Order: sequence, then structure tokens, then C-alpha cells
Amino acid sequence: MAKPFYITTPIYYVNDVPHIGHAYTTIAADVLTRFHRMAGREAFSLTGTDEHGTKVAEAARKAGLTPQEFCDRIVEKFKVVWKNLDIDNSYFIRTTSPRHEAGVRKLLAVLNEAKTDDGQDVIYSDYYEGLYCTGCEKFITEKDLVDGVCPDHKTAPEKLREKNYFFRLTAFTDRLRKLIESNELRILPEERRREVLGLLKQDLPDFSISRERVEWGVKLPFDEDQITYVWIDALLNYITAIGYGDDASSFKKWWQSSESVHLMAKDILKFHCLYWPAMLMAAGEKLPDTMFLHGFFTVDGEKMSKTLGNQIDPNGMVEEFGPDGARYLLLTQYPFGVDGDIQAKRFVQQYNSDLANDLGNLVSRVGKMVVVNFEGKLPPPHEGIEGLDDLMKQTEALPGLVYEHIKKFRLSHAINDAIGLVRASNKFFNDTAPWKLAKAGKTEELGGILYACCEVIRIVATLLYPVMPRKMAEIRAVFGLDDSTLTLDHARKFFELPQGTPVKIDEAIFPRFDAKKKAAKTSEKTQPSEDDNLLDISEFGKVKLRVAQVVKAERVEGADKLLKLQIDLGSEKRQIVAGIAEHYSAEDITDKKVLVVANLKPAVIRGVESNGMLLAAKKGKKLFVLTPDGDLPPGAKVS
Ligand code: ME8
Repeated sequence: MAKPFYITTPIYYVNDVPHIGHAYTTIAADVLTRFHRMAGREAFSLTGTDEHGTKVAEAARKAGLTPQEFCDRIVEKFKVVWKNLDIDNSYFIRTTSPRHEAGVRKLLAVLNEAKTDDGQDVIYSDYYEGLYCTGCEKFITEKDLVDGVCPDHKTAPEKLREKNYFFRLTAFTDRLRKLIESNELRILPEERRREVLGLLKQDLPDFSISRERVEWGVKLPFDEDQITYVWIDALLNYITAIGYGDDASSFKKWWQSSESVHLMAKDILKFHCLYWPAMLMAAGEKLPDTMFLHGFFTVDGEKMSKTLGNQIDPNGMVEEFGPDGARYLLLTQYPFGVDGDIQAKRFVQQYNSDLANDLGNLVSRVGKMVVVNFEGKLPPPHEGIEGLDDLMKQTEALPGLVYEHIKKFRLSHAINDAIGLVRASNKFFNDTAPWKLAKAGKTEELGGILYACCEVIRIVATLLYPVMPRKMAEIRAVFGLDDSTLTLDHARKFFELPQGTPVKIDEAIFPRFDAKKKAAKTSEKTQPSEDDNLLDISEFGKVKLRVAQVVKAERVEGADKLLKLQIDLGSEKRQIVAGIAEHYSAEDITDKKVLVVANLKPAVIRGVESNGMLLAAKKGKKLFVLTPDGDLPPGAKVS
């Protein structure tokens, strides 16, 4: 039985709002977690926020809030974005939580008692003098500066001299090097391992674990005048979150007996690959098994930064492409592990080609042919079809290949191989031309082609489930499959779908994205009640207009123009967001009968889901909601 799998993301600083850099690592961790679970392992995934230190205190001061108020506000943004992206983390750790703070103090007390092999104290106090960059939250040297300023933050560092407590790193570097060389501590990819081994060849100084002047942080248990250095505080989250200091059985399971992986980008290598394992060694704790340091990406060729204003909001990506589209697009821009560039302008084209055309089309044309030609019942398999053996071989090999990629953190390879099979299946479909067989009444051969394609779809949808959980569940539902068969084992076998399985397909799984639709969606987002979404007369018949009764109304937090309405449509209740708050109060609109467009795709407006659109008319600047004349019941058709 494989060990439980424990994976962590970095905990993100709350002085910045979530961007696609954070999303990239967190989605990757989520995919790995879901995949290992599918392979039958127990898995725990951790993410959270890094809330202490000068940087956060400074951001809070600028926002006119106490640090805690500021953290409480920003942390919600992280929680919301993870929810929007369908991140299924097992726990969310905040470094300002009492649980974490208690764990930090406990481990620091242990370190303070610890001795090195030659009997010296692991922790000692000394004076430190140096240049400190608040942006980096670290001391930097003259040679790090460019024109006298920190190259990352463009600010001049401060000169600081203060009493600090130090960790005797020098006493642990030899052991650490041996553990990395022997791969007992696996550092991946290889380039990063070499980088760490290179650092270990240099004369690494001891590092300081406390600050004298900082106020916002955890007090040292052995000197209450000193605050734990924010990086030391942050690293400890990986164990406080799973019970270090307060839940021995959870800690035993998820740290001592699990396979643990720290996932991050290469920017925070030194803290994770040198300081963290050395601290664990000194405290007599097990080391993590693997550090995976993926690449750092630029956006459209530029470094992503708040100042440049080129940070991409993952919520916006979810609005455009749905959670699954956003997850897929982020992970497939460049190979996982190396540096890359994210080109947002390619998203629409790639979404259309991989998801709408290749995968979505395969599902809909195969599904529809089963519905039309076999009354929606899966036909039996059939042998001897040209190209079938090759397709089956490729399909049967895929789960093993994908799992190997996943074990080696080759996420983009795993996804590309699965999409490669989709393409091979589309080719098989085109080459065998089943529509011709249908015309010619060659039912057995036709059925065999459709059966094989359905099996490919089932297997691909299972293997890609960790990447696109919602859409793959939708595809699996075409064959009536639920989570009970969501296992790698079920994907490993061909001929799992019995003949006669009902096949139901209603709408395109990945509707094509076009510029027109995008423009319409944008105007809907910014002005949900504006009447500028003109339709052709021929298109009008497609619009489903209904009478609805407003059951409840409330303002959308942070949006002056928006009301969130719960409406009764007779056969169902729905939520819609309407841009009427400047004209109607929640009380004004509650209980009113209104007219709505009832067949719009769900949209997310200011983070709130809207399933329809309210009709209203304008006179000058005043807006009037349209109401039916006469006592019509909710759900009545408007024509
Ligand atoms: O460093 N490309 O937090 P942070 C790839 N609080 N990944 C990126 C990225 C990019 N352009 N930008 C950000 C901290 N990331 C500390 C961590 S852990 C004990 C403390 C991701 O908010 C990537 O995972 O600056 C990177 O390591 C992390 O965000 C840095 O997040």
C-alpha cells in the first residue's frame, strides 16, 4: 500500500492579491492531489497565506487598517479564488492563526534546547549589521544592488544593526549535502538540485531567525523582545497545519508516515532547500521527501508585477473560460518545471482548438451518432476495423504513461499525451468515416467505431479529471458514470463500458469561444441590464423570455450598481444579478413580477453567479424594470 501523499504550495503573501503565479502552483498541487487520490492513495493538500512581517504591516498601514484587519480582508480573496478555480485543498493555513503561532513557538523552543553534534547550541544570539530590503524581507549585500537599489523592488535598502538570534546552519551543511546527493532529500528538477549542491559548496553563513524592530509577528518563546523572522515563521506552516504541537496522530500520519512534497517556483529555493531541512534536522524531525521547484513565467514576455500592471487575475480567467478552461490553459502554456511565457492572447485560440474542437467535438459527434443511430444505447464493440488496433494500443498505454508523468511532476506532458489520444481518435473517426457506414447500413462496423471512440472518451475524461474536474465529470455523465468509477484502475481497462449503456448528450461540453461572444459577454459583465446586446431578428426565437417573481433581493458587496436577486420561475428558483441598484432598493424589487431572459449561459458578475437577465427600459437616466401586465404566474412564457 502506497504511503499517504502530502503536498504543499507556498503560503502566499497577503500584501498582494492573488494572481496567476499563485494560481499556477496551486492548480498544479490540486491536480497532483486529485490524481494520487484517483490512483488509490490518501492525499492531503495544503495551501494558505503568509501574513506576518514588515511588508504586510506596511501594506496594512497604507490601507488604513490594522495588520490583522488587513490580513482578514485579503485572505478572503485567496479563499474565493481557490473556490472559483475548484481547488480542493484539505486545509488552509494562516500564519496569524493561534494554532500556527503555538506550533511556531513550540518548534523554536525545541531548537533553542538543541545541540549540534559537537555540543554547540543550535541557536545563539549575535549582532547583525547589514542592508535590509523590506520588499524581499531579507538582508541583501552590496553586490545584489543595481544602481544602489534592490533590482526587484527598485528601493534603496536600509542599513540595520540589531541583535538577532542565529541558526547554526554551518553545523548541518555536510549532512544536508549528503542527503541531497543520495536523493534521500529529492530536489527536482535536476537543474535545481545542482543549484542547491552548488550553494552548499560555498561558505554558507548561519542565518538569523529573529528580528528586533519588527512588531508584526510571533514572539520568540525564549526572548519575548524578539519577533520570529517571517520566513522562519512561514516555513513552519508545513508542519503546524498538520498537527505539529497539537495533534500527534495527524502529524504522525501526514508528516512522519507520508510521502511529502513541497511545490513552489524556483524563487524561494534557498529557504526551502537549505534552511528548512536544516531546521528540521536540528529539531530531530523527518525531512520532506521531495522539493519540486517549477519555473518562473513571464507574461507576454515581461516579468509579472503589480507596478507594470500586467498581473492576470485568475478570477477573470474563470469568468472567461470557466474553472476548467482556466486550469487547463495555465498548465499547458509551457512544460511544467522550466521557465516559460504566458501569452494571454493565445488563450482563446488554444481553448477553441484543444477543448472546443479536439475534445468537445469528439464527444459531441460520437455521442450524437450513438443517439441517432443506436437510440442512445452504446453499440457492441466490433473487431477488424482499420486503425482500431493501433488506437486501442495507444489508449491502453495512456493511463500508465500519464501516471508516470504525474509521479515525475510532468503535468504538461501528461495533459498533452491525453489530448494526443483525443487527436488520434478524431483521426480514426475521420479515416473510418462512420457517417458513410451509417448511410450504407453497415451497423456493426459503425457501432464498433463508436464503441471504441466512447471508450477513448471515457478513459481520457478519467485521466483529465484532475485537471478539469467539472467538465470531465460532465463528459463521464454522458455514459452515466459517477465518482464510484473515478479511479485509475477503471481507466486502465478497455471494454469497461457495457453494451447498451445509455449515452446522453445535450449541449456542447466546451462551447466554442468567438470574439463576438466575448464582446457580448463583456458588455453583459459590465452593464448587465443595458439594452445594447442587439440580436438579429432570426436569433430572437432562440431567446427564452419568462415571467419571474423576485423572492429575495440584496446588494452585491462592493458593487454600487448590482443587486443579487433570487427569482421564482415556476418550475425552478434561480439567482440573477441585475444592474439596477441605483434605481431600485432591495425592498422595492422584492415580490415584484419581472421579465427575464431565462436561457443565458451562467455568468459570474463581481464574483456572483448570474443565471439570466432582467429586462428593463430607460427613460433619460432613470431605469424601469419591465413588469407583466396582468396576474401572470411565475414561469409564464413571454412571446
Ligand atoms: O514567496 N511564475 O510568497 P509569494 C511561477 N510567502 N510561479 C509564480 C510566479 C511566476 N511568475 N509568481 C508567483 C512567498 N508564483 C512566501 C512563501 S512559503 C513557506 C512562503 C508562485 O506570494 C510560485 O509558487 O511571493 C512562487 O514560489 C510563489 O508564487 C511566491 O509567492
